[in-house]
Amino acid sequence: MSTETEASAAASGNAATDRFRSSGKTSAIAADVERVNLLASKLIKAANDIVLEERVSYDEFNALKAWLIKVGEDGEWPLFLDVWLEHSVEDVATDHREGNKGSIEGPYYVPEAPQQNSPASIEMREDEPGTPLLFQGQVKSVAGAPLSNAKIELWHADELGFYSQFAPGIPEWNLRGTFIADAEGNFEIRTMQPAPYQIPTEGACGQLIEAAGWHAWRPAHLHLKVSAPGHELLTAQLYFPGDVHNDDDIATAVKPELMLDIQPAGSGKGVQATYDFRLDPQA
Ligand code: MBD
Ligand code: FE
Repeated sequence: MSTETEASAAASGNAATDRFRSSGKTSAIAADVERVNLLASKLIKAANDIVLEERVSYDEFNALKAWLIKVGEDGEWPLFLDVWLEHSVEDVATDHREGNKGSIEGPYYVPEAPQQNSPASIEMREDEPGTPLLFQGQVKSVAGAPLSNAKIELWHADELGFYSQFAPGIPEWNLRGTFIADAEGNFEIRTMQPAPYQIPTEGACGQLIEAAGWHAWRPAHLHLKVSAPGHELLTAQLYFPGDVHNDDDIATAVKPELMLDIQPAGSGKGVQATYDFRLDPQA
């Protein structure tokens, strides 16, 4: 493994941890004793049941202890939880929706990316590698009404699978942007098609993946947050048909409704995809 890859993974773990700490996400947690008692007791019982059923040895117990310590040292708690647990939390949070249910946020969202009115090009380097992608569509209500003042936040990896602000040497807002749709909710965003993404392999999560004989891949994906006044915020990912990892995403975050329909671009350069979002009314 190259030093460059190692440096980028360590940087991404620490950046994701710092980003979570400053996200304000923990301020809403109420210390409800009964709820903590219920959830913590169930988690501890589940772990004890595994020990008893599988007759876990002291060597295995100590390996677990060492590994959990390393997850923290590597800054990989956000990565671990987002890859192996967030998809279930997302299912629970959105199962009431009639419109798009969405997909996990993952560890690499940064709020307040530079804003532009659609049609627009996302920020990228002059020599940004990859296939140009024209991403367009409309934001609607579940009843099919166009939603004016809709906002689309888009962030994704570059063609090498790296995210700006989580890998070194990439401009701050590269392939990150906030886009305001037109009065009918229509948007048109020019970007570069992202590559399939391998989660960092040299930290604790990678150690687990290797020890368990798994792989570290997520299919190529676009991350989005779509919102409009009076409607529920949609956090979603969109995927590319034919990606070999659509069926075995390490983060279990692919859903059939999230598949893009990729066509050759009308301009003759690159590809284009149209995707319409349907937002539920705010409860
Ligand atoms: C990602 O890019 C991602 O989307 C998830 C869920 C986990 C790790 C990296
Ligand atoms: Fe991602």
